[in-house]
Amino acid sequence: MAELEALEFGKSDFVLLDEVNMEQFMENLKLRFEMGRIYTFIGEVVVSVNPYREMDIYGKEAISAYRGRELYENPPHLYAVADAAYKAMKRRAKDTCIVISGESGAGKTEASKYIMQYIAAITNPSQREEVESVKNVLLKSNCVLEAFGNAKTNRNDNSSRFGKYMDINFSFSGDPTGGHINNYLLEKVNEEQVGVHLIKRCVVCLQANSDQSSHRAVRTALKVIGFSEDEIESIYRVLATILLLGNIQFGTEEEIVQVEGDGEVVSHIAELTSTQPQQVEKALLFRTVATGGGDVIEKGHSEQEACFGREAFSKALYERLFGWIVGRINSVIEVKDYNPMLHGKNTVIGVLDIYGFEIFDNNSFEQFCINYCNEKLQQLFIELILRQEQEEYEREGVAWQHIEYFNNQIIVDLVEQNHKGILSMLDEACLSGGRVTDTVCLDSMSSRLAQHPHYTDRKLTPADKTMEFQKHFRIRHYAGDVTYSVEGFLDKNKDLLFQDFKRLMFNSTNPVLKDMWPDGGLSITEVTKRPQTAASLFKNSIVALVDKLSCKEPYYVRCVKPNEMKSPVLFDAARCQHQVAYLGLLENVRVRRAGFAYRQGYSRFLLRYKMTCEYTWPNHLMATDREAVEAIVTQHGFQDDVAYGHTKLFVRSPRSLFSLEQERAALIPILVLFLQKVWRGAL
Ligand code: AD9
Ligand code: MG
Repeated sequence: MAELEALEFGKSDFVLLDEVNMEQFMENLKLRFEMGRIYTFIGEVVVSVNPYREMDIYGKEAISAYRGRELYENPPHLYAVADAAYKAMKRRAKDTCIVISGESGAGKTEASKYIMQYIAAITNPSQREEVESVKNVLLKSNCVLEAFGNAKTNRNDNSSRFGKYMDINFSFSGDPTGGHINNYLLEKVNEEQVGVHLIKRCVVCLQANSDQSSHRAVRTALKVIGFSEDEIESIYRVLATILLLGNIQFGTEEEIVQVEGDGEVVSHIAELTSTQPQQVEKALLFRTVATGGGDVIEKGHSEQEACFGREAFSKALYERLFGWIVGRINSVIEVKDYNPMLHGKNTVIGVLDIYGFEIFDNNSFEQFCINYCNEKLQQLFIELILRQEQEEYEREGVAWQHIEYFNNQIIVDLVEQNHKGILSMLDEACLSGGRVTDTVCLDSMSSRLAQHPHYTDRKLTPADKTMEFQKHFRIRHYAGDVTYSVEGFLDKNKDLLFQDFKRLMFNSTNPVLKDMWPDGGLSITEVTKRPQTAASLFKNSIVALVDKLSCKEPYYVRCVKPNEMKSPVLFDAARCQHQVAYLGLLENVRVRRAGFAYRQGYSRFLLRYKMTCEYTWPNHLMATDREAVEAIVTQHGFQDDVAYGHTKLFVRSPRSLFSLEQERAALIPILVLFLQKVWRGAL
């Protein structure tokens, strides 16, 4: 099967290329895409090219073809990776994770859904009701999160504007028992004008009322998960409020800032949020501040401040709503009453669907955070795949050619190092009060980072004609150069929301809305403590994510977007090559090829395969297990395909092992028969 694949549709594993270079890699990727083979292995990593058309490869037959099989027995597929992660988790009681990366529109979210569907399909064969209901909630949560967290962008009609990491918990018997979702940096606005985008999304959500089928799907999903009618209604109330806030205009009369119009919009907002119209109006026009003498006064906004406040309030309403929905789903799916003594070890498969590297025409704070996140994930990839491989060969004394790869730690440090990194500098600027503007902050950053090989700006390299703007800095990321505009960086980092809005919502008589704003109950003196900045919150969440991933056995899906036109037939070689380069796929192949697909300790290897060799069955008489393993390998004729380490056998190609496995499988029934006869005394 695999050989046939290789002949007709290019190489099903990049490891099998005649030579590892970009040209051959791209040729193979293109050929396979054109032949409708969208998946290709690099060892255990699956490279996926978005087909932009429906493929008939995810049905029941496909699921049963991959179920319980070894990775190399079938053509490359997401199901192969999902099954490998599941098997490792079940057989070896290991926590595993599947990291799906790639740029916007490359197919990450679709891949994560197929993986979850596969896991749902292969578990709970006895259809136990409580497991089915857990599975149902896990699957339905996707629909809800997409409805509220995705948006149409110019890159993807259904773009996730948040990163998602989902842990699925499994019982000892391998059935899902629950899960947990973490979301990362929900993008409240994107390249489009501030606010417009958000409102558009709300319109889409509300229009869902007329678009019966998708609206019903979201409603059903919410109900299946366990949202009450009150909760569902409250969700729609928040969306309507955000929409109405867009209609609020301010005007100044005799130096007094006012809400324009006859107060109808304000009353409507009050009704939707179960608050008082006067309170809504007050929150829009005034802020409460504590004076140095300990008094509390109300200070009127300027028109500009009022507009800023309104925008911040809309964004916060949306962010809190989304956070609350995720929290609510988590409360339903979290594993309850788990008793390890009773239920055995609880293991986990994590699925990460997170925004890939972003290089836009105009890159702002959001892109900076997203690209920092990708640097961290690349670091983890290097850590886990490249370095661990190399170190193990060195430890085992196996001859090994050192692979040169770019270690991006230097860029990670540039961004996150305490006191010296860009994030610290941003926070410093935010803490030093209103005087520091974006440009002042940029100047300070540039003078401190002037010597850094991965940082530059217009002043530092005036000869660079591609950097014409003064308010920009550039980072040389592992994936390429990105120029960021500092405009708005400080405001976005402060993510300031006047406490008056929080108090307004906390005082809502709708308990669901009140629940979204627990910090609205703080007194004014408690509030003066500085809240954490957006960047440090994000950094902490990404550091926690990397910690979570690094203690799991990782599996990778690397998604490539074939073209910008969403075309099923166009393979834009230059665009693809760029992605292959920054995903580090070529290095991945080199390490894999220089390396060995399979490794096993001598005694465990022996235990499994000793029956396939006359010198080792039932027991060997050699001095060491290693010699016995050598006997097995030689008898099966793949001595040129292995290396002997101090404690382990390393096998280069999975096929050598495949034949050994087949022989073992054929021998087992014969041995069982033999042993039965021995027991019965027939022999
Ligand atoms: V973003 O970073 O969230 O903007 P993703 O998640 O990488 O992005 P997504 O999975 O949403 O991309 O895929 C984009 C579109 O490509 C989908 O809406 C589908 O129309 C299309 N797609 C992706 N993968 C497949 C597939 N395996 N089969 C068919 C696909 N179509
Ligand atoms: Mg997505």
